Amino acid sequence: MRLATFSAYLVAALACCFSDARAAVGPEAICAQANTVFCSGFEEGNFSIWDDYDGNPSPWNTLRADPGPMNLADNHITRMRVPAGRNGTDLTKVLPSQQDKVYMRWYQRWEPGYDFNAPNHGGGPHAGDRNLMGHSGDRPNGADWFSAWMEPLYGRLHLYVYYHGQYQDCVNPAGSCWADHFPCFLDEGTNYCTKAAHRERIMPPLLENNRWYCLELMMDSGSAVSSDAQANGSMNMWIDGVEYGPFNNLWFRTTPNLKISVVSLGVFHHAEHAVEGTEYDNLVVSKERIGCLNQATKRPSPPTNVRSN
Ligand SMILES: [Ca+2]
Repeated sequence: MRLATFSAYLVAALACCFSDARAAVGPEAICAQANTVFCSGFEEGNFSIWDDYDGNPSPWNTLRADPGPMNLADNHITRMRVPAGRNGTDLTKVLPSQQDKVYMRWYQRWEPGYDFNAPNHGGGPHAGDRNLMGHSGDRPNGADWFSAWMEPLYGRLHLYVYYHGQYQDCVNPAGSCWADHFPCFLDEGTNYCTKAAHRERIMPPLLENNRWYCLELMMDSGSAVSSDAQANGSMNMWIDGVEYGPFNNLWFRTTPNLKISVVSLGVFHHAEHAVEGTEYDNLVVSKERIGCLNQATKRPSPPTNVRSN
């Protein structure tokens, strides 16, 4: 190649790459703040910042070009689909520092075709040995673990929480004890939702496919105490900035050494389910309230053919 040709080639090549660099979607401003514990806009190009044992294989975990919740060119999101039958797909992050209290915010969109009626579990913060994530049927002992997942139940998001004080569905702490629901909207206090303060103040909305939701939860481990009467742990949940909690007086732990150490996003299906899954963007874990991005609201077009009679 002649030198002049090579120079032209070099200029063209550099133009290509600088222009790509300018177009890349940068991290949200909050990612640089001291109280932020972990952040991903799924612009890393791979899953190497995650800690999953399975390596997040395609086609179940995929990073995809998509305008995302902020409708940005050159944005990427992550999509999770679940293999047929009883199975799950997730992203798991061991936090760089353990926390007593975290806020976790992400954007989520359920694909067209996703079936909200298929029994499922979601993702959220976890304290204790990560190998206990997903353990079910036993009440945590206050020193081993607790976990919360934000997930749809009958099409409405709520928190499904395994912790030492769980009381709603616990015939036998060893073997017949399942997680609590917040807000508890399964009944009006006859069976599950016997603590009125844990029932719904306002009902979470029925979820729709194919739109982005801004989701946030808060988990405060509370003091390490020796009785439920002393418990001051708390959780909260926001959908598009609307607050559905708080849910207070939760007994998470008997030792201060049990702290929130892992977060996950994910879907687990108990049985057969649709092929379509769910998509995520803009995850932030912080010690303080995060809130939603300044989302461009899509207003419906004004009607042009309305006639009054
Ligand atoms: Ca992104």
